[in-house]
Amino acid sequence: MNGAESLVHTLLKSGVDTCFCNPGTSEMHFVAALDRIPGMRCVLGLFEGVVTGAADGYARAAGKPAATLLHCGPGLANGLANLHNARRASTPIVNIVGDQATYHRPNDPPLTADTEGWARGVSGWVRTAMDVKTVGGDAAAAVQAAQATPGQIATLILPSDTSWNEGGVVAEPLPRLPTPLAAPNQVEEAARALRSGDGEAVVLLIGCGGLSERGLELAHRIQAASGCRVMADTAGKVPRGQGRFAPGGVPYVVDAAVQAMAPTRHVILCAAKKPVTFFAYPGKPTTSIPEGAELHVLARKEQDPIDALERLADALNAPKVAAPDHGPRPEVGRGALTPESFASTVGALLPEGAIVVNEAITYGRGLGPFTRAAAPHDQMSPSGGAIGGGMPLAVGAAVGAPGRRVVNLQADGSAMYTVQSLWTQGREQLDVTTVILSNRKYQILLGELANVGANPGRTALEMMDLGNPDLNWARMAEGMGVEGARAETADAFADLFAASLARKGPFLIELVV
Ligand SMILES: Cc1ncc(C[n+]2csc(CCOP(=O)(O)OP(=O)(O)O)c2C)c(N)n1
Repeated sequence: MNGAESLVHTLLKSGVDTCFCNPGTSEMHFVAALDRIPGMRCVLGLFEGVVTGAADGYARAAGKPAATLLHCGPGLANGLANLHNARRASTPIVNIVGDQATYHRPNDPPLTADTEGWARGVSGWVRTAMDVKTVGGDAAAAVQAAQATPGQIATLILPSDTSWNEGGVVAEPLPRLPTPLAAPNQVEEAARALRSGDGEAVVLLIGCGGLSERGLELAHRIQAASGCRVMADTAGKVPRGQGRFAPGGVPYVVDAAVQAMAPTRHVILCAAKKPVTFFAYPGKPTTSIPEGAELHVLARKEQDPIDALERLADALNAPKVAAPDHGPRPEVGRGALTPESFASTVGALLPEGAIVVNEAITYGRGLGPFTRAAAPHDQMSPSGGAIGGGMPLAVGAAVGAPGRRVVNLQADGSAMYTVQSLWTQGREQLDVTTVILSNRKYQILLGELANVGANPGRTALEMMDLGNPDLNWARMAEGMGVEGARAETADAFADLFAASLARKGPFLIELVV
């Protein structure tokens, strides 16, 4: 058995059975091993940003890591932005990065790079396999590391000779590392803040795995018992829709965030970080939390947030509460096409169990209120602010959750970063409806430019204009094996959207807004 074969066998034994790939010469033995050993689903992405973003979406949807196969430092580098998004979502991913043979690296051939260094910026665990005999053990350790709470990226670099040499040893899966529990004083301190009677002045900010269905139920009970405000921090996947408690997030715009948090005297962090603004702006604060507000850590990210919320609810004697009723489903938006009528149609037609991948940026601003009373579904979005995550997330979610419709609400500028995702959707016949919100602009940046008081001239405006030439989305989709159509009115959108949800396979709607 060679090293590559021991790697594939070990990954499979450890429960990793899906690999998003973009291989090169140094990975040919791994590729050949995938051919000989049945059981690994291999999904080709035509750019590494698709590969890494898809691995992120897969793990969020499937609840277990996928592997990626990337080529040398440059292949990894092409995938870094979406690995950054995955890191911010605490997504478990096992990267396999093929590299120069150990004895050839000192010759400095063209694709040689600081692969370990580039991996380190996004990975919680990095190792270069140096001997064929350890490759299996290294792979098992990578899977174990990826799944440590709350989830992280593990990158195993595989010099080509460790892959092709004979002497590979398949490793047994390593046990899941135990998740530490919050200490008693963490729960007591949070309970004390909640009992202080301040109600609205206490914010319970929940992130990561704390925003699971169970976590939301507990948060609802805690809110009902204490009158606190519950808010959502970054999480890989958030259950939403009728019957689910629906906390809002801290607003993106600094002034709005400051206003929203103004009454706050206590912030209780549950697998979340103290809120800071996305960016600094001259003369503006960098956190929305008022000065003097106290921070309490109910659970650090590596601690079990659900256990902590259970114990907090118990400490407060918080009684069970009925599932929230968000009222009737929104209606299909007819008449004028606006962010609200668009959002209303999405909320009206979303099928139960759908996965919404939201990279709608400015045109998605109306979505929140309209998805609350929609059929129960899950939402995810690129978590690190690196645009171009949405379409790959949709690919990965569709592979990771077969049978569920994925609805990708997708701003056009961000879509162009990883447009090759459509080809993978076409090839794999993934159940994805992509809605391109075609404003032919970097709209959000026009707003940011206005915020800094600039009076934009032609050069500035041209840097935010995606027209001239206009992108033809339906034709691009068709060129990659995905049927597509254009809608220019709310009614046409509603009809196309409904039809796309009733079919199998991918479909793209360009909504001209
Ligand atoms: C990787 C990366 N590159 C650049 C940016 C800066 N950026 C933020 S939003 C944006 C434009 C978004 O335009 P679009 O996706 O069309 O959405 P719209 O603002 O029009 O709604 C850019 C370039 C970023 N956040 N991430």
